[in-house]
Amino acid sequence: MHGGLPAFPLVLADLGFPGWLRATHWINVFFIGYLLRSGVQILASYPRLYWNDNTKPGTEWIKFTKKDPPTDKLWTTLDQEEDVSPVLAQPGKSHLGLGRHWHFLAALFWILNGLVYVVLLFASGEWRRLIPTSWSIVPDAIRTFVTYATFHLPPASAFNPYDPLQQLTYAAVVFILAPFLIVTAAAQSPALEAQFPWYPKLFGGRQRARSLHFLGLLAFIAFTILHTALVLITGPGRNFGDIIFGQHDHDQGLAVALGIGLIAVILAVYALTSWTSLRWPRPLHNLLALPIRPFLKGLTYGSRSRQEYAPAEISPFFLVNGAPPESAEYLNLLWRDFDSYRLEVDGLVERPLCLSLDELHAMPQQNQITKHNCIQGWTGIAEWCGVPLGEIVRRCRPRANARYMIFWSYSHDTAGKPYYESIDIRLADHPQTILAYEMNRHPLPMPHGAPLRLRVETQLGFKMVKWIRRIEFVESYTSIRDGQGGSREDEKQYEQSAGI
Ligand SMILES: Nc1nc2c(c(=O)[nH]1)N[C@H]1C(S)=C(S)[C@@H](COP(=O)(O)O)O[C@H]1N2
Ligand SMILES: [Mo]
Repeated sequence: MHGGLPAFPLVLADLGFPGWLRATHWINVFFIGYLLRSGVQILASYPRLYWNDNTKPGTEWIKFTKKDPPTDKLWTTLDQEEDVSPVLAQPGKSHLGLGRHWHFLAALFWILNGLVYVVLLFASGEWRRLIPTSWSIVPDAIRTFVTYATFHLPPASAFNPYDPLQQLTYAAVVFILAPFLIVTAAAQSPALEAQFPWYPKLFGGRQRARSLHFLGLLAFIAFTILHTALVLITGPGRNFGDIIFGQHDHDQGLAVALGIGLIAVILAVYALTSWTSLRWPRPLHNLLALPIRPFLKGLTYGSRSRQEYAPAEISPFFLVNGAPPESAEYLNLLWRDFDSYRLEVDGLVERPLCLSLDELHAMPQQNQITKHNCIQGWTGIAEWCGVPLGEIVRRCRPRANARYMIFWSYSHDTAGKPYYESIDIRLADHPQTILAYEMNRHPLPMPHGAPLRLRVETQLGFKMVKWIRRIEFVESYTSIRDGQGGSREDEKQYEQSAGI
């Protein structure tokens, strides 16, 4: 027994904290920092939180923006995105695309690390320090709380090695808060929601899941602040000794120095990775995407949309993203009710098509009430009616080497070039993938893409090109424009397969 230290009934107390526990603790700190920082970045791209899925500005329960809808012009949701300082966000500015990549990458490693930790916790018997085995811990924890709340410290004998309040808090963070963040995160994926519409409903809808995920983030921040404060208040030498060397009678000064050094290194890595992301967004995107792309692709091609909302659930208000076309060519079409509009279908096809709206209307129809998920975070439910994309594919007969369909728009992206997006040809035969010409039983309104827009219900909104001019079948998108698979991929580092 170590002199003067509380006797601990288990042999564990003599063993101190094992190396794997100390390692997983610091790896956890490292990735949680990334999750918090990139979470702030994601939030900033649509800085309003809702309790319902009709994300009308003004009906949010909290907002982190001073911007309000202008009354004199169309307000696209990109106009709502906020710049954030790289001190707070990963990587900073308005890099939603990269922020998401950091978030997913960190989540992947954080979950892996968490699994290793939990497995070893049970394999080693260390779980006994965390999981209460008697209800008496509740009154004990309340007593400890009162002690702290009246600005006293519990006696050393209360720590074996954790005091009851600490033990309960740690157990709650590991076994309740962390899983809660994972399940509320999953409820925000459009591919998961499209395939299992009941799942986000468990949380009261997609926006509620987003709000709850945010509250989870606040809980994590509160825990981190309190935890760090108590580490410092209850004896930094002992505590750093535990978490660095696994023993608190080791060289305590060295332990504190190493602990602070470790935190400084972690902060420096955040700074360095933010800076490199802002400096070289494209290479960073491609690097970060390597481990997460297989998951995104799996979700994209492994899920089908089975959405069927009731007419009563249709959003009374549906946001607009993307500035409408301004070319004389398009305005001419619009003025003449799209009489002379022709959808061109070409590229790697046996039979190029040139279809008028009448011809499109004469084809089989698909009607669906679905939820739109913008990558920025807002949603809206609407009824869409149009031609199943599979119908077009059947008619134009793609060549064997055709793998992607490029949708070219009449409108321009923020770089001033025609908006385009690619989808894998396999998504075309999903029954709810359609070329929509009606929204909520009216001809597609101009701001929403008249005369024709894509709906791919397992994907994020940016894939659903509005004001479609032409569909081109290609083998690969790498030689188109910047080669990333679409306007938003080229300009904003969004991911080509967009199921999350
Ligand atoms: N041509 C074009 N299509 C586009 C966009 C755009 O900027 N240009 N924005 C996309 C994005 S990011 C979203 S969320 C949806 C929004 O559709 P809505 O304006 O009908 O709500 O359109 C997508 N289609
Ligand atoms: Mo979007």
